[in-house]
Amino acid sequence: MPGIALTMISIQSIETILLDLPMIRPHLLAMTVMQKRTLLLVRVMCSDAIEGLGEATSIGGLAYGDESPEGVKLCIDCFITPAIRGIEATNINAAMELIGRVVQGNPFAKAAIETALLDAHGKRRAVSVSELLGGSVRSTLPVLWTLASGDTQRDIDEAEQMLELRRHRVFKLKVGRKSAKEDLAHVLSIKRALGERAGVTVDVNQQWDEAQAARSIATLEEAGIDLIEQPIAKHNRAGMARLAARFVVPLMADEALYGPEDAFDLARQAAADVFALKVVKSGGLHATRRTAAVADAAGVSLYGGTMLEGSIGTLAAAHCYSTLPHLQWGSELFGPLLLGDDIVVTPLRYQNFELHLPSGPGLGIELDEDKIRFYRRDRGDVSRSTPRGPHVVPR
Ligand code: MUC
Ligand code: MG
Repeated sequence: MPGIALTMISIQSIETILLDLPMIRPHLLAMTVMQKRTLLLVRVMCSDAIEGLGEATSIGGLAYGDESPEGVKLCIDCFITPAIRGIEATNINAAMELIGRVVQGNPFAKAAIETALLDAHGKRRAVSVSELLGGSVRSTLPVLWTLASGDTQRDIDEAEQMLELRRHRVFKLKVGRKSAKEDLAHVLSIKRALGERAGVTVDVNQQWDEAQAARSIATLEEAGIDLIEQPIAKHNRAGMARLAARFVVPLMADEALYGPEDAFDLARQAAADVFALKVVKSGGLHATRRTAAVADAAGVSLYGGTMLEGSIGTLAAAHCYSTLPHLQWGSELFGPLLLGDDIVVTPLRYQNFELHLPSGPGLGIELDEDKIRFYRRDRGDVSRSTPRGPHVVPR
């Protein structure tokens, strides 16, 4: 248009920072014991001086999936940043399409970048990330808690504490580290102790073979367990389909499901009743919505999963899940509560068994720069063993 100078807002720089944070207690999963959390913080600076934040993390380095925070840093620094530096910051679909051409796979890295671009654009437009995605249909999300201390009585005490605090009333139990006999005894003790006061789900993290799963699921179904997550190997979709057809208790796909293509194939094979979404598995918020759309079309229920992100990744997921028409199984967005400290000025609000979405622009979060300086791995100082944070339960 004559007389009007339209200046393109571009991506100027991308900083990736590894942060090592303490946890409130060790978290025991079948494949690893988490003693600390490594988060990769992504800071995208745009030419209008607006910064967007993103995050990628993993469970036990590479013990859970194909990407680690360190690997995501390398992917962004060496491949994504050179490709997108200087391009338009406000056309996020075009940026993601370009990244898709230069980087195969690596959905965690893609999700962290897309989160940062959405955060920046939301701040620029003074709207939340969920508004950028078309608007939220819920302002709060039910959040369960995973009991994974490794000790049955301690898990029961922890659940009682959470019920008392009105923070969680559904509990996910991690099994697969011990024999099926010991695991089932553990689950049944907790279910018996909590009775009808709480929901109980079980995550096997792929540890059973099909025959073991059939025997164990029969016991869990009889005991009133609400949902069984990834009982067998992620590649055994035919086995999942046979189990799903055999039992009434719903089976959920987690490790088996990454993006929309997995969703389509799992639905086609009737291999799960429920899908566990994770923004990093799908490769971003838009892709997560596409995965969810496949589930909706196929009549598969949805669950808002987590890679146990800190506040930034958790809020990215919360904004995304808040826009989904159906989220029948609530969420497990409790990652920040497992940390002994936080890196944001105002911690996320968990109240009355739900996570409350902030209303501010972008993700609605502000970094605590002192905490970033304190927890960054490249600080070159190992004398930082004292967690200083707000999350003091459980011990
Ligand atoms: C998983 O497999 O679901 C999510 C919650 C939790 O405790 O572990 C993760 C991973
Ligand atoms: Mg799982």
